[in-house]
Amino acid sequence: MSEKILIIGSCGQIGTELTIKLRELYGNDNVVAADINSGSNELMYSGPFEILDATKKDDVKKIIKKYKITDVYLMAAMLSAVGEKFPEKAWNLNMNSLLIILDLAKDGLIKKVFWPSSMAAFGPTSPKVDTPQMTIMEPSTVYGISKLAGERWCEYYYQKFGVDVRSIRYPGIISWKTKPGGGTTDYAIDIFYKAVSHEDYSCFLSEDTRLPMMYMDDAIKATVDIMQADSSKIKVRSSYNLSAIDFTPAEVYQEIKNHYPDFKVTYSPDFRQVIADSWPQRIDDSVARKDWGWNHSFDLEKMTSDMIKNLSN
Ligand code: AKB
Repeated sequence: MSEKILIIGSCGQIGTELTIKLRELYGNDNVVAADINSGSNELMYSGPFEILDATKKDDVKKIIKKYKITDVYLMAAMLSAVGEKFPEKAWNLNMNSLLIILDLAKDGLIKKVFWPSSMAAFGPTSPKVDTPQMTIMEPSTVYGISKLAGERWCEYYYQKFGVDVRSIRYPGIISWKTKPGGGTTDYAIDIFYKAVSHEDYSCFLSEDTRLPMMYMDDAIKATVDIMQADSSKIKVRSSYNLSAIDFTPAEVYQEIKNHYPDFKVTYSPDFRQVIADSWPQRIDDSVARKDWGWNHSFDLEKMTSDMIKNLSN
């Protein structure tokens, strides 16, 4: 195997688990983890680790050269809710980091790039149910605007310079290893933490807010699958719709109550409600399923049991 992988943003919610999976698949020494902050011991000491600011091109280049990197997974980003508080910072991080990597790939320093987009690239005028791969996209958050712009840059670098960049539009990702920071779908993780520690939960979205979601195991599988797929199968070079399950806060609450009958949830929507209301409720990902064989395995019931089992441990 000749892959030498760099994961930028390796200490975040997805980055942590992606790094561990890629080290399992490609060997610890072939997967370099990098982040602006330090992470868990497991992540920092199971293979090479570098402190790296994704917006500093020279530093990124230095690490790519030092380890003779072939594939970059750019997971550093500022998410939807916190992005509304720091719009300039969000734009700067989300856009500049991507352009740096695309440019280095164009210059032949990297062979393959993974960059995550999000369902946040859709907006209030997109169809809410079975949102198609190609449709109206008018995002209303800074994060969503940066994701849509990023998708256009990915397609541009592929068409103009042949950069092998691959991307998926993640829904809300549910996981127990590393908490997310500053997303609108974070309630669906917080609720589990509270249930397991026998505390009540006050949800910042209304009980009937339906959003597309996915368990981390499925998200990691999708990321590995799209990167391992033969290049000829990747027909969409902006970003693929990806979906697994969708639920409302009331539905996940009911499911958790099967394990914790006394668990109590109240609802007090805040500014994140407007963000959630601008996003799809269910996404049509048939193009990803057809092109590179994407398939999910966790439904709400299976995910809930697994979350509770792991958090209780
Ligand atoms: C967020 O809530 O901002 C993210 C996302 C949907 O991309 N989880």
